[in-house]
Amino acid sequence: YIPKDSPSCISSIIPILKRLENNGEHKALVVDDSITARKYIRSLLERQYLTVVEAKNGEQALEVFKKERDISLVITDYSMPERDGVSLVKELRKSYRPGQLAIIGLSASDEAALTAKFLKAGANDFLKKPFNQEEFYCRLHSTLNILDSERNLYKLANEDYLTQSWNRRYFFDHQLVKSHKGPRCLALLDIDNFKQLNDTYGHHIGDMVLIELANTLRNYFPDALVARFGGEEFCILYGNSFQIFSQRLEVLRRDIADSEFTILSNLIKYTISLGVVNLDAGIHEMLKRADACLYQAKAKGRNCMVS
Ligand code: GH3
Ligand code: MG
Ligand code: MG
Ligand code: MG
Repeated sequence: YIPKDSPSCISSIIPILKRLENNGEHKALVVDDSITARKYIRSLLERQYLTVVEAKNGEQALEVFKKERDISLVITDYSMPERDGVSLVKELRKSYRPGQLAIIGLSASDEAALTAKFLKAGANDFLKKPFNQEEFYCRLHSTLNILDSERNLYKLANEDYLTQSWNRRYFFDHQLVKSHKGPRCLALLDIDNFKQLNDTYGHHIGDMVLIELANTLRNYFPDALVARFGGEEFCILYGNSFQIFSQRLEVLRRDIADSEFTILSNLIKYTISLGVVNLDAGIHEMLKRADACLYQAKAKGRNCMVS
């Protein structure tokens, strides 16, 4: 996180912070029962180009979280009616890892153990009111820098670099993969004769076909877990009826076979083969069966689905 418009007082002690690649805009939720305090903190944050929403106590803050999806920072007072700041932090940490949401506690209270209380509940930092503005900005920047780094790490660990699909690690970590509740079905999908496509048009065109296919899969299955398993093979995990899944996959297969893509002035056509199974056992067993189905689809002449 880099301050875009640092007040001069801060530039005196903070060297220019290195901007991270994926550093986006941050949305902050300011929680305080004092309207004066909220307005003041809002003005400090807005000076750093953060978007700000407000809540007047812990309960209201949780309500705001149900509506606003992309809050990345919470700055909360301690003493508030209905739900205090420490209780709010504990509640938020049940759903949000420190790598997803940064929290800074604030309080005018003289209670000696309050800093520890906030930190143990899961806050990233704490400031005593009234605070020095320069210190506020220092702590804000270091908290947001850590958040940006953690988000970056998460992306590096869980996303496929080329296609920006989820990778194998994310797939096997996913609750839908681990859980055995409810209907689940799974498809393994592989591009046909991809080696030949690479040989004919070049590896860079092959890469663009993979990116195009990943986008198509996300568009056709926004409600499923799509992961690149390796090479030109993707896995789709769907938490609903097998029949609907098969129908939708068949539409996908036909649409891809009927499409022509112009990539860097090359007219590209390709097909996919699919192995589909209903998940009634452990994930590894189902992957094995889906792989066997995919193998059969290839043996049958490709551009088809076997379940
Ligand atoms: P089949 O129809 O039996 O699946 O044949 P195929 O040629 O698609 O399968 P094969 O396993 O023989 O070849 C897969 C090719 O995918 C070989 C490899 O170079 C290519 N490949 C794997 N990863 C990438 C990648 O990230 N980019 C590109 N361009 N090619 C890749
Ligand atoms: Mg208060
Ligand atoms: Mg292939
Ligand atoms: Mg393959």
